[in-house]
Formats: sequence, structure tokens, C-alpha cells
Amino acid sequence: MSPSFLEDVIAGLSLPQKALPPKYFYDAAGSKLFERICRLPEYYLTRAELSLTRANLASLARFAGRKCDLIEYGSGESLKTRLLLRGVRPSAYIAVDISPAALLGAVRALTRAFPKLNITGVAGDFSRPLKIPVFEGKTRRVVYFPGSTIGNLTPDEAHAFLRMTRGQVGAHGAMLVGVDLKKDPTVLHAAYNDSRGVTARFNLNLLARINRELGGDFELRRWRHYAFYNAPLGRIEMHLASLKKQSVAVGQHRFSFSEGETIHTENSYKYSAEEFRVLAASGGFAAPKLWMDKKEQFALFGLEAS
Ligand code: SAH
Ligand code: AVI
Repeated sequence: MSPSFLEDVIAGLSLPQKALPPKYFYDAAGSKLFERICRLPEYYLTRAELSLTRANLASLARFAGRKCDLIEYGSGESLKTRLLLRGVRPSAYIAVDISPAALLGAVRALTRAFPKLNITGVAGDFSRPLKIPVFEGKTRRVVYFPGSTIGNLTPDEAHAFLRMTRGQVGAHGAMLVGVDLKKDPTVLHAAYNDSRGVTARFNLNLLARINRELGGDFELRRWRHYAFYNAPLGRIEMHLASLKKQSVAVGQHRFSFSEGETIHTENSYKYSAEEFRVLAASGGFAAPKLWMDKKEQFALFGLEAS
């Protein structure tokens, strides 16, 4: 059985470098905050991916092929998907997300916008094998993984995820993956330290969620959002820093924090096109297609099962 939220929190806060898995950001409040992040002036990722999708819709549709089954992992509000559904016209669209609130809202809105399309929502964790109806069928399967969500996995996790997906889509299947590219660190820094403090609220919501769901007693004013670009590792790291020496209860457990100690809450890896090609090949995919926005900030890779 997969570990529960409580088990993951206890295990993460017991590590020498305390850490929490980023998938727990996305309760109903976290999903709403993420939607606000996507509209921030500093968070270029969403705009870049939307514009490159819009500009290359015909070629993306040719890549996906006629009448494919489109399976989206981490669909959230399915914003970019609307463009893709119009261009690709798949036989079926399956949205997979860990956040039931985001999934329900997206499936409702898409059903209204695309009344003839066969749409299914699957609430679950994409890092584990999920039962997805179309994986039994014969139609070409295309997994859509936009938003640079792959960047929230470590390279080892991304490799395992690509291998698992390669098995799911089969020999004639494919993947469309959104990847944030390496760039000026000041641009990256601004994207994760926005002036309105929405990213800080998104990060702190993880502690608020532990309080709400696990009976934690984190005092949010004693914590500060802390995000920076770790150039040697090619990733943004998000942490929550303890502003003073304190101890916090989570259920029956108690954890001590020294002043300045951090909880590592997220990595967001940035790749060069070549680095990502190597990763995709190690996962069993060839990368014959690459689309970029005008400023070359963000890339969509069209990966064929190899
Ligand atoms: N695809 C959207 C949303 C990206 S945000 C976009 O491009 O804007 C990441 C999404 O993945 C969130 O909706 C979150 O709920 C979901 N998610 C994160 N970890 C997940 C996991 N392990 N399994 C399933 N969904 C996950
Ligand atoms: C979902 N994911 C790709 C976002 C990112 O950019 O890593 C999550 C996020 N974290 C802070 N801002 C946005």
C-alpha cells in the first residue's frame, strides 16, 4: 500500500535535511494558489508554453496523429489542454490529477466546452501505476505531461516515470512533455519569488494543510518562504525556513527546528534541450520533435516510443 500523507510527513520531517513531497501542495487551496501563480507576471512558464502550443498547433496535431487517446498527467485546470483538444481532436481525453478539486472543476468545464468528446477524470498519483481504461485499447496512446511538472521529479524519478509511461503507451505510443529550459538565474529567481507573495502562500499552504488534516500546530508566522537557483544541480529549490528555534507537533509526533533550519519542499529542475534528450532516451523514448517559444524559454518535446 502507498504511504499516507501522515506517514510521508513523519518520514520527511525525520530526515537530517527535513523535506516534504511536493505532491502534497495540491489540496483545494493549493490548486487555487497554483492557478494564481500561472497568471503572475514573473511566472513566464505558463505564458511561454501557451504561446508555443498556439503557434505550433498544426504540427503538434500531426505528431499526435488522428484519433489518438490523449492522457494528461497532472492536468490541474487543463488550460493548455483546451488548445490541444481543438487541434488534435482525440478520440478520448483522460485527465489524471492528485487534486480532486482541480480535477472535478476541469472535467466539468471541459465537458461543457467539448460536449461530444469522451472525457474521463482519474484522481490518483501518477508516480505509481494507475488503472487507466484506455491502456487496454488499441488506439495510439499519447501521454501529455505539460507545465514542466517533470521538473518537480529528480532525474532518477523522471527516468523511472518515463520508463513506466513507455510501458503504458506501448510500441506505437508517444509523449508530449513540457520542459522549462536553463536560463538567466535572475529570471528563474523572480519566477519563484514573485512580488505579490503568491508563491510564498503556495509554499506555506503545505504547513497549513498539515495543521488542517493531520492536527499539526505549525505557527505560520514563524516560517518564511525561501527559494533560490542551485546552479550546480540545475534546479530551483523551495524551502520553508524556521524563523526561530521551535518545536512543532504533528499528531502524536514532535519535531524540533533550530533558527534558520529549513524544510525542503520542492525542486524544479531546468534542462538544456540536449540534457532532456538524453533523459528521454534513457527512459525508452526518442526525441524527434522539439517546439520552443520565441524567447526559447520553454520547450515541448514530442517523444516517440523507441
Ligand atoms: N498541467 C497543468 C498543471 C501543472 S501543476 C499546467 O501545465 O499548468 C502540477 C499538477 O500536477 C497539479 O495539478 C497537481 O495537482 C498535479 N500533481 C502533482 N503531483 C502529482 C502526482 N504525484 N500525481 C498526480 N498529480 C500530481
Ligand atoms: C507544477 N510545477 C511545474 C511548478 C514549478 O514551476 O515547478 C510548481 C511551482 N512551484 C512554485 N511555483 C510553481
